[in-house]
Amino acid sequence: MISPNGHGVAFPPDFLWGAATAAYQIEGGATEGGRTPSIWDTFSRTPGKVTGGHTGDVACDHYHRAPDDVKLMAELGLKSYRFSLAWPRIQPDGSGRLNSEGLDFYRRLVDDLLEHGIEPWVTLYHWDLPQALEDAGGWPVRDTAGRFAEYAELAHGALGDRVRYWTTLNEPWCSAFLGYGSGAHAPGRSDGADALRAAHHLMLGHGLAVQAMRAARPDDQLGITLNLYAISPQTDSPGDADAARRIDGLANRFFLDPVLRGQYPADVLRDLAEVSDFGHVRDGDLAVISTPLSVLGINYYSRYVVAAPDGGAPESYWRAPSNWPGSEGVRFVTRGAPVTDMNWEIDAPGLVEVLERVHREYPALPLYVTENGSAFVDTVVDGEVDDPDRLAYFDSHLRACHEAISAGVPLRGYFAWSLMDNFEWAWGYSKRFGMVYVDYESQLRIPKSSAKWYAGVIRQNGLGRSGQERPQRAQ
Ligand code: PNW
Repeated sequence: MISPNGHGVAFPPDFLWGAATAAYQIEGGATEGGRTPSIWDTFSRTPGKVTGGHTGDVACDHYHRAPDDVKLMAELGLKSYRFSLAWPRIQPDGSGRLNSEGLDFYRRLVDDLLEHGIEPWVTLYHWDLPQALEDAGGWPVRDTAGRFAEYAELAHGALGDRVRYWTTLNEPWCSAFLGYGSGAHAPGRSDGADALRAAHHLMLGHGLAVQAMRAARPDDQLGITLNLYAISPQTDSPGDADAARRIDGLANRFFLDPVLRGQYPADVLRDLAEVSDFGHVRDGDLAVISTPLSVLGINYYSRYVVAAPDGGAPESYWRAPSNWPGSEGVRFVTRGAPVTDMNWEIDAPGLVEVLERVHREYPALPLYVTENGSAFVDTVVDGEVDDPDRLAYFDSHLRACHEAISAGVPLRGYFAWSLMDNFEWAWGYSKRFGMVYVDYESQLRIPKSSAKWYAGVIRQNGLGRSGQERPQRAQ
């Protein structure tokens, strides 16, 4: 037992401890079982888009190793596993018929998880749009929302009897603004107006999908996962405060407000007036988008510290492809805090801020941290991987979760990102987020010391005194 007396922290008895992955990042088997290409296959095969020219063709070969990977999860004591379905595996044309071979892979995975006492948590869309739908215009086109809802309804119908937790979209900010705004992610297009249309149609697809799934199985736990950030102005100057308002608007409120309040934030629409007239928003859309949810998933990695445009920014800079349409001049500054291998500042108090803010400002919902984790450079020494920095990151952010719970936030679970090292999008295999090390030559999995420590956290349902944890053997 952990004493809740300041030395250690105990979590609520039914806290859902998990780890997360995504289909394109781990599966491989890119051309097997009737799977067609997604936008990430096309993007990663385009020279210059992904570090090292890496692709997800093989990745962690999870498509062929799922049974062993589930055993590993059971050894770690995971209570839940969050994974995504590859849309082009299940519905290769992006509409119409389902591919039973693709579905069978997920049916076996779900069965296997349940047999090991692990709750499956399904994400329907973690960025792998069927290429056929991108060829028809992609997310900037309204029809894609309808296609997504159809796919969601069919996938939910095929697997829904055994899966209680369904997430529609993972991080629509990334799909819209990295995919269609800056082009750093697939499909690699860069047009601010397209990014806004994409964001709207992603959210519309989400709302339609929730309606269809709710009608089919009213008791399922339905939600969306948003990547939310703590945001601070560099100074208390009005310019820096405005920069913080703008980035909070685009990163956080642009999704929170439509989904949870049924409206776009008015100040952000003003910021975006020269980018789009929002003529793509039709009457009734926001009512669909704000269809009530059962849970909200939050992915948290870091804080943005921002400052006003410095005035010296030339016109060409203003027009450069940016993740932040209408606010391209805002500067992202560093405070010299320790960073991960992604160069993202480590800021556990920011997670408390985000959780408390969402609980305070939006309709009360059970919350889950559906991703949280860090990339660090790992080395294998005598067949072991010691990763004290990742362990400390998890430790500090779990203490943040506990602090939020103590303050009354209904946080019900936590998913470490990631179960294992995987294809880190534009960074390919050069960044390792896993608790389990993957040797991409041999496909050997090595639980790092953070994984053994996390297994101990799950077993104890809490944390010992800060800095006093010892990695524990997975049993
Ligand atoms: C998330 N950004 O991605 C994703 O959900 C995961 O698939 C990914 O592996 C993980 O976080 C780590 O990156 C993000 O540039 C990618 O702000 C980029 C950003 C945010 C989240």
